[in-house]
Amino acid sequence: MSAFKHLIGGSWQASADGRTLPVFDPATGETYAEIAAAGPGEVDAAVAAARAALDGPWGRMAPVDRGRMLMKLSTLLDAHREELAQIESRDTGKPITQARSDAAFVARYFEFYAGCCDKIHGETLPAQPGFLALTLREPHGVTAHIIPWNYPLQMIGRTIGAALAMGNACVLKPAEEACLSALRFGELALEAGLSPGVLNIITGTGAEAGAALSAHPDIDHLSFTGSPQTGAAIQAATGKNNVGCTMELGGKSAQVVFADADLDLALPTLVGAILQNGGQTCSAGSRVLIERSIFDKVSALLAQRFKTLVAGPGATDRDLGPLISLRQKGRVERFLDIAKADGIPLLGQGAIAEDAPGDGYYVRPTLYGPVPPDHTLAQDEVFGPVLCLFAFDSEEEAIRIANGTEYGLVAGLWTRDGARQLRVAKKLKCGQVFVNGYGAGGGVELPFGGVKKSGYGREKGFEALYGFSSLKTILIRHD
Ligand code: TXE
Repeated sequence: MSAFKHLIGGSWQASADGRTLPVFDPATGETYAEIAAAGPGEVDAAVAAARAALDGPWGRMAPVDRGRMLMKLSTLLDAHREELAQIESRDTGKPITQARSDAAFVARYFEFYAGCCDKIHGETLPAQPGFLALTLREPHGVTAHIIPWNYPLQMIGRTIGAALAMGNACVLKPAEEACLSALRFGELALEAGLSPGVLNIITGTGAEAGAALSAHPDIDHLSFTGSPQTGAAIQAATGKNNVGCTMELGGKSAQVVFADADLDLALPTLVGAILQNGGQTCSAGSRVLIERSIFDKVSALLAQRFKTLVAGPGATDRDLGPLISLRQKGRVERFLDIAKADGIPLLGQGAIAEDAPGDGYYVRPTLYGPVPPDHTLAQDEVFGPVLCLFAFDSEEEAIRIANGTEYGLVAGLWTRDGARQLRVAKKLKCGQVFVNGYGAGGGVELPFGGVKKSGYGREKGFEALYGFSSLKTILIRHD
């Protein structure tokens, strides 16, 4: 088995000491590839290559030309959509239909950000008479990107797309569990004409490659998506060099279903919001709050649906695939064990397909309710196909439960009452609220990110460009 290599300074390189890591197929538990394992030497080389690229043609390129190059990359990504989807589905375990959507999204992100390149500008500002004051929006320089395994392609689109559009040079460290689509992306970026060092990709563990990258003194900004614990470790490292960060650290997002909700619209969305990628989604709608007068009806309908759900290999395109790793499966199963020990009412459970290999990382989709709002199932990010239901009696109580975790990423509201939609949306402590359509219409144009433990900074949309740039103020005396 020949190992996948790092992309450093425009060429594919093994680790100097030849170390590799196995890549597991979540559907079978088998090793099917190897990736190079970066140490501090590879990280140094990647950061140096990015720094050098800023002094080359990339640093001098007109914004319109940068945009054309990113558009070429978008076109290539689109042309390779099916191939990227197949890689992503095998590598992450997600159903092929979901991987196809991710592959379409990465092309769309680059299309969007390609169009932004020549629309980024500063301002002229009031100043003392005799002076002209203006701002320039400049790239940070070398941006580091540490991304997780749940949506590699989409993460690349939203973080690398925005950073490159702004004119930065990037060092990407994908997660060791799923980085093959990132490596294929690297090949396509070279084919699109990105000059050496503009995009560098190093693979390896978080403890080694990720830690070395976040502690590197010559990075100018770091963008991270992952767990709050790792986010804290990264910020401790970047803080020593005063490097700014964007942090997206997951959630425990609530959907609130009022008695006047359109249940035909709501029910499939409530289920879809926890099944998507097997619940391994930062914005998973993992809590559903139901007005007490309709709790029994809604919980019975959801239970009925859960009992029909099937987990199977990504290629068989079932309701959900396996989880990413044995570690993640163990983590989710621990929550199920705690729920059982604590007597949390189990309302319904799906199945694992008969043709699913025994060593794959499958977990049965599981519905609990009512769950006490202070229970670990209600408070902690499970990151698996586990949905918790809660009953509430008033709008105030619903808001209290929805806001009652340390996270604040996304929320959903289901009600036909327009005034209530706005009133409640304003009181929810989170970065994004969907009304009557969780996730629906949430394209690449919309800023995304959290408050509280869910992080800070915004990805996606034009807003992300601000995060990948810094503002310089210039004051000129002219009289
Ligand atoms: O995440 P980590 P893990 C949550 C989710 C999941 C839990 C653990 O609840 O159950 O985190 O998952 C790199 N310095 N999310 O352990 O550790 C690592 O190599 C620098 C939510 O997989 O956060 C990978 O590239 N980097 C989430 C990335 O960090 C380090 C997505 C994410 O890994 C590092 C994933 C270190 N010391 C998990 N340690 C979301 N917000 O969507 C690890 N890494």
